[in-house]
Amino acid sequence: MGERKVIYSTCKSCHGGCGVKVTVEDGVPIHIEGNPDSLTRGTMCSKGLSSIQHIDNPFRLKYPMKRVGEKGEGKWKRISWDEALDTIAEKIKESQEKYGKESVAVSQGTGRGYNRYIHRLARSLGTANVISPGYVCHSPRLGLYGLVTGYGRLYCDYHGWGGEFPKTNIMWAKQLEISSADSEMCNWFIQSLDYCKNLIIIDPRASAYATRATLWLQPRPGSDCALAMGMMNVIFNEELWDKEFVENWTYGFEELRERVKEWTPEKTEEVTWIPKEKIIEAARLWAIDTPGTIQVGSSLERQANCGHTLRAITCLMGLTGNIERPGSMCSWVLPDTGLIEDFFLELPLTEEMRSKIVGVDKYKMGAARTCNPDTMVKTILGGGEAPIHVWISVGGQQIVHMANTKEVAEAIEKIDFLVQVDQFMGPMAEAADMVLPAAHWLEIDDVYDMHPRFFISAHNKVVDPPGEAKADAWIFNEIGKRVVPEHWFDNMEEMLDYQVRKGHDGNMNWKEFSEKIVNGCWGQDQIYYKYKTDYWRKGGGFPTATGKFEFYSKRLEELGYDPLPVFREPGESPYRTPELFKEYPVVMSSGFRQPFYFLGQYRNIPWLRSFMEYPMCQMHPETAAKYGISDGDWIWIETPRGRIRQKCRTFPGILRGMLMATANWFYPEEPANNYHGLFISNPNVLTNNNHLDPMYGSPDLTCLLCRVRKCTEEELQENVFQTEEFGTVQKTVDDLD
Ligand SMILES: Nc1nc2c(c(=O)[nH]1)N[C@H]1C(S)=C(S)[C@@H](COP(=O)(O)OP(=O)(O)OC[C@H]3O[C@@H](n4cnc5c(=O)[nH]c(N)nc54)[C@H](O)[C@@H]3O)O[C@H]1N2
Ligand SMILES: Nc1nc2c(c(=O)[nH]1)N[C@H]1C(S)=C(S)[C@@H](COP(=O)(O)OP(=O)(O)OC[C@H]3O[C@@H](n4cnc5c(=O)[nH]c(N)nc54)[C@H](O)[C@@H]3O)O[C@H]1N2
Ligand code: SF4
Ligand SMILES: [Mo]
Repeated sequence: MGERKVIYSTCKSCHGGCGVKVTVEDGVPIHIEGNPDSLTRGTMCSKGLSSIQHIDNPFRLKYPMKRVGEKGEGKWKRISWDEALDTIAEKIKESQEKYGKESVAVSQGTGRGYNRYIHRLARSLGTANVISPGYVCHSPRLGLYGLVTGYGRLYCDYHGWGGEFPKTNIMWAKQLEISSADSEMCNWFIQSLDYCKNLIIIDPRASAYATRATLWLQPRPGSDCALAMGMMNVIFNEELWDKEFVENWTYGFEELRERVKEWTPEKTEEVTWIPKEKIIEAARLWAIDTPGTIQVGSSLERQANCGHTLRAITCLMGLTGNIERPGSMCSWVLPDTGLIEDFFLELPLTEEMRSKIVGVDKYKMGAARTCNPDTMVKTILGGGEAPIHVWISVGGQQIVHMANTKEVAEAIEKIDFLVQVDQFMGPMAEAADMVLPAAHWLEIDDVYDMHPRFFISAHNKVVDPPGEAKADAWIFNEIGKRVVPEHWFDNMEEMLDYQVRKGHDGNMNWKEFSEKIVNGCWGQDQIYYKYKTDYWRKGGGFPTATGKFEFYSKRLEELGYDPLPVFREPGESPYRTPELFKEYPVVMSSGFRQPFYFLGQYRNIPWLRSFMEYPMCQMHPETAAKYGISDGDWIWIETPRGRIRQKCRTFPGILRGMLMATANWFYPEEPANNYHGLFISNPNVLTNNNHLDPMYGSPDLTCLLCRVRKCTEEELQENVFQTEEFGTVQKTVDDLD
């Protein structure tokens, strides 16, 4: 046996942040397991546990490369880091001079722990055109919570730190047990179930906990705002609101009461397809059995009424006093390092920058800090002046994840200079002009601060990255240094020291932080009921204009929006577009996470791919039978934008009349010249980018109409897949020299 040591670190194979112990033998990681002494208490999932297959993967990108053929042709040439970084700096400067600073965009995919670097790079370059999926994921929640309470970050207090656990847990369009998303960790939720009286699942499809729940409500996709209005109607009618909280700490109670009057249980049933008895019962349990939490999922944010849906749900929390009380919705006291996010906030977002954000005139909440990606696509395709000329894309595949893939691909192909920083070749990389190889979390030193919450922790480097792959943070710093050195650092260690410097009363450095692993709250120093103290305001109150929890929002009114929540049908629905419904009679959603994949990732990890080789959609057996479809059939799913195929699983636990498709699907093994099978099974080929949320600019990814039919024998013989066997065609970068 060689020399063994154990290195402690933090997993970010999803948003989770599980503490890990990695055993290294003669410099090679041989075993990963959860760290029982961390905040996640030794738990891990299949994605994190398969990380060794990830770092050793033969398809990893190893060298910077530039495109030598046509876009999407898959012809690349290895270049040096100096050539790559100097070219990028040159292109940025050229574009800034020719088209203005706003013509440079920096983008990311879902949170991968470097939001702060993305925004810092953009701001230091004088642009606020940051492209991010935030507008369909987490930002509407933070924005609306922020609007109503004055601070953006309300989380479920599953911890028992304040002496109480939630009595009622609502899981609303979320499978926390799978996703551990957006600053919430499933192991805390699961523990809290030991103390929970009512578990309410609001999901058209049975998630893992639906059959164990006290109540399971199955709304028609896209109708959740109506459900929240209906629940509030019951709470008003039965006088179940929290009298003390409402009287002393809220604003706009009467206006809200008036607004929800029309949402009788009968009308709510008609719109949501949920039996009214269940709506009434859910409202009663939520209002009577307090404290309680509502865990909101991003399926509600991938909808064109997301702003008001989130607003209505926030009102439900306030109406029942489930704010800042132990076991309810809380904001966290931060670790003594402060928000590591300050790393970008210290650079101002100037009025000049803000005024040039793509979509800022229209989507006043979503495009206040970041670009509206769908407006960018439409503007580029509109034939006028392109708003973006240089695009630095890090760890995200807009070409896969945005609505209307055909249009998105067409627009992305028109970008003058696109750089993709990634670990593998995927569709976005194939559309790029330059590809830079990124290191995995086992290969970096960095602060883990996925979303500001009660702890931050350390990624401690376990092994060197393959070839010349580099940490994302290093890449950001090197690009920044070449264009705006005044905002960047001589080296990585200096940058990390700077980020943690506020810890230990201003004496912390990276080395200490990395040894400490976790910096944060373990419960003892949380503060509850902050609004009753001077925490936000002298004499108590919320940090809003009125000092109250605002059911009625003057700020929204000033921006030209309805100050109270209002339900709007999805862009395409049985009631909004009845003619279309005749032709496309199945309600469709395309958001449900798979435990062994992370969006488009890990289909090239053999162990994880073995759990689900092809994309699976679900339909109720009766709905499937109506269209001649049986369990296991390949089916066509079609909308006015196009058609895709997925394998159908019939499932009695899903609402009749609907289909749920697996999202973010491409086939890494498929060749470059069809963007790795981008158009074969990706539901965004079907989604609509014309109808967007008025506040956030979010498209209807999880509520639309489709039609379905079984693929015929002849169609199945057609060779849609150019690769017979997984993993045989995609070139390793080693072949490219
Ligand atoms: N294992 C794994 N974890 C992940 C991810 C992953 O891909 N895999 N992705 C990460 C990302 S980026 C995100 S945003 C989070 C998302 O995490 P979650 O918010 O938990 O996301 P989903 O599983 O997509 O959706 C949750 C549930 O919403 C239901 N749903 C769909 N449409 C509707 C609707 O209109 N109304 C209601 N009430 N329910 C609906 C689905 O059936 C599903 O069970 O997970 C993160 N974590
Ligand atoms: N129809 C439909 N569309 C959706 C959704 C849906 O539910 N339905 N979900 C939406 C949501 S919530 C989100 S967040 C988006 C997500 O969309 P994306 O975040 O774009 O998801 P991925 O397709 O996984 O692309 C991530 C890329 O980052 C690379 N990567 C992973 N880790 C690293 C790293 O550490 N460094 C670098 N440089 N690269 C890395 C991966 O190899 C991959 O190519 O999709 C959205 N689109
Ligand atoms: S839940 Fe997320 S952070 Fe935890 S082991 Fe799985 S992938 Fe890693
Ligand atoms: Mo997301």
